[in-house]
Parts: sequence; C-alpha cells; structure tokens
Amino acid sequence: MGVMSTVSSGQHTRPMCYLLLLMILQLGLHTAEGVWPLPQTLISSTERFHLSPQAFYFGYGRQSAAQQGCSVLDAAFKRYFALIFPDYTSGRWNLFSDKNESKILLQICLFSVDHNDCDGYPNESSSERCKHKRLESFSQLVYQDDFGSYFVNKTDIKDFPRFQFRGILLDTSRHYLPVQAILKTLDAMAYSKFNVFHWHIVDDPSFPYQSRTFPDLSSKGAFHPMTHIYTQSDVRRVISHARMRGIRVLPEFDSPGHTKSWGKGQPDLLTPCYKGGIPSGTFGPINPALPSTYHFMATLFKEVSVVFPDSYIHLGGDEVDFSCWKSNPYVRAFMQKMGFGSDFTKLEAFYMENIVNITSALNKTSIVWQDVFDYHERVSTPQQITHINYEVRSTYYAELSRMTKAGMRVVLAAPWYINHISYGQDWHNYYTVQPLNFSGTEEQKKLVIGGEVCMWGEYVDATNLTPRLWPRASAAAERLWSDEKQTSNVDMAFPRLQDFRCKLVRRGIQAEPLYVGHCKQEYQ
Ligand code: CP6
Repeated sequence: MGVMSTVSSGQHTRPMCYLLLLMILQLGLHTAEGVWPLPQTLISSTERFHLSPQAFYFGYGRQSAAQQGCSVLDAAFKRYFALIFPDYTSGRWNLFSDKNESKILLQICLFSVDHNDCDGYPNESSSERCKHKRLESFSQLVYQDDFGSYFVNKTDIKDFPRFQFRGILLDTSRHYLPVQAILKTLDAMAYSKFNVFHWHIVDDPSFPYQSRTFPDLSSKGAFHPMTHIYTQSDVRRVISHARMRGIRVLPEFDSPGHTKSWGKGQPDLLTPCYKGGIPSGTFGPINPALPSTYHFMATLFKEVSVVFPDSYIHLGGDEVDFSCWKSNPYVRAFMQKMGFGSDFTKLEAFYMENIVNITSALNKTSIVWQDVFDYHERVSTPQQITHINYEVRSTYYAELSRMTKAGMRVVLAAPWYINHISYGQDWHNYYTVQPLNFSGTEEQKKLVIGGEVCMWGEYVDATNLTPRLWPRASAAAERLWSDEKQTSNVDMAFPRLQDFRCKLVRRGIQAEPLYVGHCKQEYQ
C-alpha cells in the first residue's frame, strides 16, 4: 500500500486500509499547495474537502497491527493535529463558524503499520513509507482559505526516499546548544523528512557530554560543569524526541585529533608536546603510544554504545596534526618499535584500527571522516562508512568514485557545509548537487547511502542556528529524498520552497526568507 491519502467518501465505504483518518467534509474547489520534499508521485485534483477541527481525528483501523497505545503514533497524531489546526489548538477558533456545513464521513488511508515501529528505535531498515512521513505530507496539504476554514484537496501520493541516510550535523562543542535548541531542530528536521541527527557532541573547545564512567571529562572539560553539559537525562530526552519523529541519533566522539577538552578531565590521555628536548606544557592529539589510552577508549565507548542505542557510532579521525607527535621522544620510540619509520599516517592508522576494533566488538558500525580512508585504505572494514567532507568540495565526484571503487559505503557531506553561508540565494548550491553524478558502476552508486548537512559551530549558537539552517537544509533534504529529474530546476523549486519556508515559520521555526516576498502568516 504505497498510496497516501487515497480519498474515499461516503458513509458505507468499507475500510480498505489499516489506519484510517476520519473527518467531516464539505466539497468545494481550490488548488492544493505543495509538499516539500517533493513526493515520488503526486497527483492532485481540484476536488477539495473541508476539514473541521471539531470533527477531525486520526484513528487506527480495525485491522491495523498497531493500535492505541502505540506510543510513536499516538504522539504523532497529537502533534500533527496541532500542526494542522494551529488556530483551534491555540483557542483562537470560532466555534460557530461551521454550524451549517453538510457532514459526510471521509476516510483516508494513511498507512499500514507494522507493530515493530511502535516500540523500537528507527534504524537502517526502518520502512520510511510509513508513519510520520505520511502524516507530514498530509499536514502540508491542508490549507486555510481567507476566512480561516481548513481544506485539503483530493491527492494521490506515492512516496519513498531516494537515499536512506539523510542527516544533519550539529556541533555542541564550539558553542553549547541548550537541549531546547536541539529538540527544536529535531522538530524542523522531521518537517523536511531528515532521519539522522549526527551529534558532534565534543571537540577541542569543550566536552559537554556528562559521562557516567568519567564524570571529570565534563566537570573539567565543559564550558561550565553544571550549566553547559548534557546530563544522561538530557541525552535520553534528545534520543526519545528523535525516536518519536523517526530520527536516529548518531553520536560522534571524534579522536585522536579534536580532543583538547578531553585532556582536562583525563590525565595522561593527550600527547605532551616537546620543545628543546623538554615538555613544553602544551598537548596534542590523544597519545597512541600508551596502552592506557586504549583501555580508556574501550571503557568510554562501552558506555557510549549503551547510552546511544543506534547501531552506528561516528569515530571522527579527521584533521590530525602530527607536529606534537613528532616532537615527543616516547611517541617516536614507539614508532620505531612498531616499524612505522617516520610515517605518522601509519601511527594514525594504527590508532584508528584499534578504535574501530573496539567499536566492532561492541556490535556497532563505525563511521569515520574521509581523512581516515585517505591515509590508510586498510582501516576499512565492510562495516564502515566514510563521510566525505568539505576539503574536497570541488572534487567530490572524484572522491565518490575512488571510495566506492574501494567498496566503502559513503555519506556525502562536502557540498552541504551550511556553516559557510553567503549573500544571495545560496540555497541553489545546496539544491543542485548531483550525488550520483560520478563515474562508476551501478554497484558503486548503491554504496552512496545518503548525505548530510553540516552545521559546524564556530560561529553558531542558539541565537542564529535556526535561521542559518532553515530553509537551506530543506534544499538539501529535497535532493536526498526526491527524484532528481523532477527536482532539477531551481526556478521551479523556488515558489515551492518559499511556500514551505512559510509553513516552517507558521510552525514556529525561524527560517530565513529566500528572497523578496511575504508569508500569509508572518512570524510573531
Ligand atoms: N571540526 C571537526 C571542524 C571541521 C572538521 N572536523 C571542519 C573543517 C573544515 C570546515 C568546517 C569544519 N570544524 N572536528 C572537519 C570534518 Cl570548512
């Protein structure tokens, strides 16, 4: 049953589908607004139905495997009711406005649901033809006329995502993002059908993750030990909020570089740098020459693998500065002992191999930044995914070709570094990416599992996160969800994206304007 909102009217129509939408309707004429990202097939008609919030409810069909008590759907029904009827929900609705309408029962099949979707976490194989994605599409089809009445046009939609991995990276180390800002981003992600929250939770400037096993990491490494941390309960809230919206949470604990903040709460973890034969007092990347390093990392990742239920863990591995390792006589002696000579990429590969083995033993799939593949192709296991990052933004087709040829699964991030914004309609750049336009076999193309929008945090905190991210990320979302042939033209996309941006604004997301124009309901 791939069809959403196939409308069958009339009191005596037998329920054809497992989940039903019941509502009171009235016939009329209007054109439907669009759905963003564009469904694979959307056929709309001018036949419209009036929706009355007093009489509308989402319900489970008698034959549905899922029934009331399916937490994910019960909560989604509530949320989408409020999104579809904001006036009604906020108490601004005129109760007498609909007293003369003709009442007909309307049933809309939204989906058949597998009971497993109710209790578990979203994962690689979650069927995205189901659940929230259809509620989202349906909610976007509902509109109000000038008198405030709600309508939906008869619409036939067949829909499924082009790529299974559609992520957004938030960086909570350069600036602390309050939990509310993360939850709000997850809401907006669901509106654009993103399904992976890549949480770049720690980095050089701060370590806000409050570890159960190593509490000093945040008490000494966060910007503030009480106010600028993510407690275990904060993390659970984020994961649960994401799960309710069909979003996976992919944690990144980036090492051996990008770890300055780790050193404050974990003595002897970082490499002491030397100057003139003596320690200079500064520290470099994690020390790969000490056995204690691997004990620590194994213990930390054991905790992380329990706290974050997703089957993926991101290990980072990017931008390692070798100068401190080079300066340290103990590291150099270790290099000699291991037969690495003076090739520090071998040392880095040795470190990453150990970390990859630690996470495989925990039954997790590891993801690394592209650097890891570049310095050592051997650090690949079949269970590994590589992120293609910004350094190769002009040559990412060649990188896609090269990495998929080696059998790596890849996530494309390079063209979507949204922290790099510019004057004008820069969403064009994010929209016109062609992720599969590289030379390679069909098999190679299948290894591109999706893409990711990165919002690095050097210049971003909760004050500017939302307008910088939206609707730019929505442009990438359509590239990752929709058929490329139907969505290759920016001029065709412009009015649709403008309309979608107004929907975001109406839902309380402070999305930036694309260009000159207005929304029927401006942000207030
Ligand atoms: N932090 C980490 C960063 C970046 C990376 N890793 C980064 C590099 C270049 C640009 C933007 C971000 N800030 N840990 C690279 C993956 Cl342009």
